[in-house]
Amino acid sequence: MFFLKISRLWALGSLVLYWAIAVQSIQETRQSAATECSTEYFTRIAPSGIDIERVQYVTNGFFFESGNLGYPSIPLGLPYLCAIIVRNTTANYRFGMFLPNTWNSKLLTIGSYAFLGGINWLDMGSGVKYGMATLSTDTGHNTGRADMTWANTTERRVNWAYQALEVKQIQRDPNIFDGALIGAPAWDTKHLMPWLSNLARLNLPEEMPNSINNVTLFARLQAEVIRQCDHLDGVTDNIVSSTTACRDSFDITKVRCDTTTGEAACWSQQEIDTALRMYDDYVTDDGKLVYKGATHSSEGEWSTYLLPAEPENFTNNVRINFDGQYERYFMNYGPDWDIYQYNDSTVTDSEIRDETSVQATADQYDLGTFRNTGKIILYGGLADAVVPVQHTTLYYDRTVDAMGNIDNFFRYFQIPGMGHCTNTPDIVKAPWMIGGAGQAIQRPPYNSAWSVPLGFNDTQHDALLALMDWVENGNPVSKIIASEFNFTDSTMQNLVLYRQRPLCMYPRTAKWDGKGDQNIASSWECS
Ligand SMILES: *[C@@H]1O[C@H](CO)[C@@H](O)[C@H](O)[C@H]1NC(C)=O
Ligand SMILES: *[C@@H]1O[C@H](CO)[C@@H](O)[C@H](O)[C@H]1NC(C)=O
Ligand SMILES: *[C@@H]1O[C@H](CO)[C@@H](O)[C@H](O)[C@H]1NC(C)=O
Ligand SMILES: *[C@@H]1O[C@H](CO)[C@@H](O)[C@H](O)[C@H]1NC(C)=O
Ligand SMILES: *[C@@H]1O[C@H](CO)[C@@H](O)[C@H](O)[C@H]1NC(C)=O
Ligand SMILES: *[C@@H]1O[C@H](CO)[C@@H](O)[C@H](O)[C@H]1NC(C)=O
Ligand SMILES: *[C@@H]1O[C@H](CO)[C@@H](O)[C@H](O)[C@H]1NC(C)=O
Ligand SMILES: [Ca+2]
Repeated sequence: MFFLKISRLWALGSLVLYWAIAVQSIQETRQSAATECSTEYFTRIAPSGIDIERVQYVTNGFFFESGNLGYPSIPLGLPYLCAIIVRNTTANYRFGMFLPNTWNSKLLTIGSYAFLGGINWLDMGSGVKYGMATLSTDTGHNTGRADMTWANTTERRVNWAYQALEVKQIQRDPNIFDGALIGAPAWDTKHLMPWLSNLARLNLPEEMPNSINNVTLFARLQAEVIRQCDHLDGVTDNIVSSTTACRDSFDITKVRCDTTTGEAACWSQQEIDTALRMYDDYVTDDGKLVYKGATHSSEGEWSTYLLPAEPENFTNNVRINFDGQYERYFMNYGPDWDIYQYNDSTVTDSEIRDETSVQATADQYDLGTFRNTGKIILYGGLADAVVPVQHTTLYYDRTVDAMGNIDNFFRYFQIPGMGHCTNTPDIVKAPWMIGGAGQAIQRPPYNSAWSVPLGFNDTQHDALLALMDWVENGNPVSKIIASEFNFTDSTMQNLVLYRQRPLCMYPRTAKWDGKGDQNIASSWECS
């Protein structure tokens, strides 16, 4: 997983309503679905400015778009559906839709991941199994990860930022969606990217003593965090559920080479200084908060930003490649700019270059009339260092400051022990699966998976179903039961349930009742 920016949005509305009508007509003439699912049909109903690139009636369970660099994975186990690829010729972006034969009249719009370009077929494949039509745009370019060289034109930047999603943003058009399930949002890009450039710079040059060059150091630090902080939340279960208590008391010198004996991967004082920068909020010399620091327990993900790779792994490496690309391409500094030129003035410049003509941006912290018409579930892994979760919390807190009590439409859930969007370290095994974006495909049957495995596809365990229940039936979501599974075989094809626990509406947390089985959700209360 790598730097995912995800919003799974769910709604029916204007631009997409047009296409939803197309779905409806297929639904009504199901017996002729194969005929209706044709380039001729969609060309006939398409407005001007739209090219129908491809239409395929899928009856063999999979769909493959060759040359898709951002999302090359093939969704499997698909129901009978009509797959279409459409190009908006005036704005130069494409979108794909899965229109299932058996349709429940809902549309799920799938968000995109970080700077990737391409139609997100895999998450569309999970979504269509709920019975919804699904849609994803390519955000206007076709690239793999750790690549921002495409961002050198205004059109592409604007497509990525909002235009390719057109009206599909709550803030720009509150009427378009009924609900939004949002995980690990990279909402403050203009500050997130300088934050990671700053980290990269502090960790360079590679031969200096402060530079962290060995991946085993992160696992060592994470193990020490668990050793010192697991119990601070009241339950010794390998999960650091109170990262703030850990921040207040953690003694990092316990991993320092002069205090550890016989243990692998000790830290030098200079390397510790770099680690402390990672935990600290990034505040400029003149006192301005740029970005919140990483939580204690997120160390396993630090390799994303702090570890150099061998030259052959160049494109997967943030420190060598990703850092500086934002400045070079998004900020127009040009391909020759290098990370050593970074200083706090880059932050100010990033703010200035942020498109001010856009009236509604996330840092307005006012969701306007969406409060009256829609519902939001926001979630973040408490061990997420890729989009540091404290910045997600900051967004929620500032929205409360701006709007007052927002419980009637916007609720936030932290997931202790979960990293960026998905997964948990083996030494933690925290419950994390809630049917969030990108989650189902982490567990068998992988590319054909959807929702939560072993039959937990219900409103108690699946956040998307819970959101729909809130929107459609007015049942507010106060907790979501997260699940963690064990593999029963070495080839990782089979699962048994390991443990479940409620995630609580922030700022509440899950409290053990002191007597029941800690691995069973009913032994926990939100308070
Ligand atoms: C943008 O980058 C592409 C390569 O990704 C290059 O072909 C093109 O000339 C660049 N455009 C500008 C305006 O620099
Ligand atoms: C193409 O995209 C532009 C920019 O988002 C939008 O204004 C226009 O309506 C789109 N065209 C169609 C036919 O949807
Ligand atoms: C990383 O640290 C471990 C533990 O100290 C050590 O065994 C290993 O050789 C180191 N790897 C490199 C590439 O230095
Ligand atoms: C580079 O990538 C190869 C292939 O994925 C992998 O085997 C190797 O361990 C990687 N090296 C480093 C230093 O990450
Ligand atoms: C910071 O960077 C800017 C742009 O590269 C440069 O003009 C400025 O002199 C730098 N400031 C310091 C204190 O190095
Ligand atoms: C859960 O999955 C089962 C089996 O696929 C299906 O029959 C049922 O309708 C699903 N429930 C929901 C709420 O989607
Ligand atoms: C699941 O794995 C955990 C940790 O390895 C182990 O303690 C537990 O007994 C396993 N549970 C089941 C049901 O296999
Ligand atoms: Ca604990």
